[in-house]
Amino acid sequence: MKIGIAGFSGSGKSTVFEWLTGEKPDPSRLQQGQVGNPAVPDPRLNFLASLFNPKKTTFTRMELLDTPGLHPTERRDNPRRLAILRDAGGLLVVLNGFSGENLADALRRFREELLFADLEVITNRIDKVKDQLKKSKPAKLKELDELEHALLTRIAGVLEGGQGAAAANLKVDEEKMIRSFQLLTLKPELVFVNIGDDAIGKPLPEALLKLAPAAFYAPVKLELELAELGEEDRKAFMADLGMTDLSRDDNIRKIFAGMNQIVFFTVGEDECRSWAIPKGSTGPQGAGQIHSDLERGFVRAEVVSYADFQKHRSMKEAKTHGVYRMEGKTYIVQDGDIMHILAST
Ligand SMILES: Nc1nc2c(ncn2[C@@H]2O[C@H](COP(=O)(O)OP(=O)(O)O)[C@@H](O)[C@H]2O)c(=O)[nH]1
Ligand SMILES: [Mg+2]
Repeated sequence: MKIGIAGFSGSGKSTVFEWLTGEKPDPSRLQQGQVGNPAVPDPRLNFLASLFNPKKTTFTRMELLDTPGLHPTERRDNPRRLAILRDAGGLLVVLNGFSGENLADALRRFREELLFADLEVITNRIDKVKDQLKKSKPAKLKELDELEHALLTRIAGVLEGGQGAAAANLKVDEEKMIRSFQLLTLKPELVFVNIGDDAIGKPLPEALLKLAPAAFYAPVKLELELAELGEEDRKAFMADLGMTDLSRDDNIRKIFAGMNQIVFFTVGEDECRSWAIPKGSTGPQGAGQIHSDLERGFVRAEVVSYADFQKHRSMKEAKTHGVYRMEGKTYIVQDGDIMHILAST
């Protein structure tokens, strides 16, 4: 899943990008969006690898896209600047918490820009559909145009009322009808505050948490600098600052989970590996991450939950204790499941 790093210009997006991906921001690549693919650290996979001792251990990766960001005052061009985020699966909104900005206000202003950009897309489309409705067409097609017009008008009303398109509670077929517009206010949104050193250990402002209860934060620039130090210096500095750990890995996991992604594991002597899937995926959909043939030919999955495996520490013991399950095509994969897919090819 591609996650777009979004926000106003100067909010610290590129600093966050470097911190999460380990890649230097490259201004020459920024206009088209710079992509980085950090592995998603997972102590559970380390544990599995310690038991199976495989030739290879592979962590699933996520795709992060650094973007140029929005202009706070020249707003007219912001919809165009946001176009780069249209094909992202979710938004990581970065707020500047290191120079005394009002964070709730900054988030409100950013969300307004998203609403404004989506409204532009929807009203353009409404104009096109209106033209279509004036033409003579078979009744069936006319009916489709009318359905679309009604839906678009409803969404426009929600956006004009100051809420994202997600608040329109679209039904599955309605969502399909407007999917190609890639509305920004339908995407999962996570709010991340890049804090200054003086805010370490303090809670985020109430007003911000009211707008974004799951907002989280880290002193990104400081952590980047600390990561470059030798271990001893780092520990000494961190002790002075009252910090116990660098939070990069935790934050990557938070972003991953916040985008409604989970992992399942495959294990063996050749390779232990984590695979990312959207929460709610079925066994065959999970198998499809490994190979499309496995999805098509899916027969069943042999599954042990991570907790059960942790307790019994081998497939043999898991079988003895009756926690090695056979699951069929409708099984909903759970985070941490260890799976072996059986398929007919
Ligand atoms: N003090 C402080 N400065 C930061 C922090 N994060 C970024 N900056 C600075 O803020 C400026 C803008 O950061 P940048 O990541 O380029 O913002 P972008 O425009 O959103 O990509 C740069 O000069 C950074 O060095 C931080 O956590 N603390
Ligand atoms: Mg930048």
